[in-house]
Amino acid sequence: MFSCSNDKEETFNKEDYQIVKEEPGGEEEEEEEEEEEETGETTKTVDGIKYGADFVLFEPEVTKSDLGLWVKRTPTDSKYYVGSGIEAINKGYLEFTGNNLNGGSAKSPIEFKFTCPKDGKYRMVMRMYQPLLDGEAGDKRNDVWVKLTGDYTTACVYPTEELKKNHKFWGRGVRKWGSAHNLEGHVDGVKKLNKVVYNLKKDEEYTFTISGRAQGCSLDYILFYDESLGLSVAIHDDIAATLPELYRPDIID
Ligand SMILES: [Ca+2]
Repeated sequence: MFSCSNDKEETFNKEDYQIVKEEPGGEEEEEEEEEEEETGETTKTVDGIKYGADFVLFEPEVTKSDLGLWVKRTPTDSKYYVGSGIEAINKGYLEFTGNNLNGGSAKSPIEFKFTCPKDGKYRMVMRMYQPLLDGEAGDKRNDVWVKLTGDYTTACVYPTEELKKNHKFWGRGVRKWGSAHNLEGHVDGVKKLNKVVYNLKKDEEYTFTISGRAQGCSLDYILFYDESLGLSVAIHDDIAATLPELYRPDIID
């Protein structure tokens, strides 16, 4: 719905512009402005990675790594979660099937390579679901291991070198799609549960690795967004519902 109305607006703008521009002198200037405006909204998807001016996102299935203990759930699978809100984007997600409901060592790493669209401080969040059985507590099946390698510095409480090693990344999607939103790590020996933000550089390539931790933890997509966008993600938030549609994966026909 979002993109439909945007297309219409763009068409109308172009027509307006054609009627208004008469003087050849002003033509170039106006064109440049229009291009700048379009850059702000244009996205491209390369190898399953969606790039915007201020964000990068992807579905876990686009990994080129072996899935190992990750299982792709689709509607033909009896364990596929349909839910009552926004369904898994592209009707698919990855569920980790190793370890146990509390966690375990990092297993079945899946890698993602992306190139940063512009300098910025990027927060990383995921759309996450906990397939809890009856009686299981809301803090089970809710975490993975993550690390990011490449040329960057930290933009959060955790030291840069710590962000390059595996740490638990967790959140809440209690019997519904929610989000993984915080890291668990130590700063000067003190345990901290905080957001993770990376100071990334334009045109640099980064490798993001997710490994399985708690059994059942299910991921629909992963989003890196520039904090200057002013978006917020709180515990339990379903990011597909709380953030604008632009920050969701494109629907593949
Ligand atoms: Ca998905």
